Amino acid sequence: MSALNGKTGLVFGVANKRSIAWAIAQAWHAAGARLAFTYQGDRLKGNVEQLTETFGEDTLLLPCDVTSDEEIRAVFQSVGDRYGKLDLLLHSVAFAPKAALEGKFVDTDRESFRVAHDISAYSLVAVAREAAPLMSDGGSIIAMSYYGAEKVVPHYNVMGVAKAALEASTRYLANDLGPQRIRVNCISAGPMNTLAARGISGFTSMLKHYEAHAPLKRNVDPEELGATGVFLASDGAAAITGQVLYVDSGYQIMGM
Ligand code: NAD
Ligand code: 0WE
Repeated sequence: MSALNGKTGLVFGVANKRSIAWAIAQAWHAAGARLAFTYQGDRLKGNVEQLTETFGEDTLLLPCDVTSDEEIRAVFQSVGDRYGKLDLLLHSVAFAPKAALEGKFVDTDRESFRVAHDISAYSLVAVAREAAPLMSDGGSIIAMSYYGAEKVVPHYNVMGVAKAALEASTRYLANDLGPQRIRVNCISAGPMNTLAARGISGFTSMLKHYEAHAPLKRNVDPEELGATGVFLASDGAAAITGQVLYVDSGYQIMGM
């Protein structure tokens, strides 16, 4: 018996084959879950269609810009209509205006701060609220975070503050939804070579830094995020909620 047989999952944040959301979705699928996907806009629809081609007719693909309450509501309406219930939800969405990730944090303007928090943190609260009524047999909600939530990573800036809000939201959601047996956790991943990381100046040297300084002396493979995603979604993690799990080759424990 596979770990997620009979489970239904909803995945936010696939942009292309490198997306962390895609790595976790593939692992959920291989573990027996039936999946639905949202994509940010028409630009990404074709990518998600192509990637999920082999997943079968039961695979729902739905547009969702997480800044829109209406689009979020429509997603859960469709998921409810098609499947009648939900067990798993992956939130793998983040955005801050590029300029906010280049200069100094102290120069963050009000609008960049608002956008980063709306897309990268509030959206978890919004989707968790809509998901909860469908998670009638309990559930597992997972969000993606990064070390910049707790320590200063140069240029991560307002995204670090938004990830701190995401991690704190995870704890408050875990408390609210725990009585319904809905668990809410974060995976804090080491740096991954995705669309969201490309064009970040110095990203390659960050990968090298992890190789040199993380206890395991290497970077993280996407499959390893998939495996952690399956664990957190499975009954093996039935008593784990409100946590941040580091999948970072051990980097987070180091003081120097
Ligand atoms: P990615 O670019 O593949 O995924 C980011 C996703 O966010 C995209 O699918 C994009 O469409 C979506 N998105 C952005 N704005 C949106 C909006 N308004 N509405 C709906 N969707 C929107 O990059 P990724 O690295 O896979 O990022 C996924 C998650 O992992 C993010 O939360 C990111 O912060 C986190 N993370 C990434 C790394 C890394 O080094 N790449 C490390 C730790 C955590
Ligand atoms: O969460 C992230 C990146 C999220 C992200 C990426 C972009 C690039 C394009 C959010 N918004 C945007 N906006 C854009 O216009 N990571 C964990 C990857 C990342 O980003 C960094 C990092 C790391 C690691 C930025 C600066 C320093 C380190």
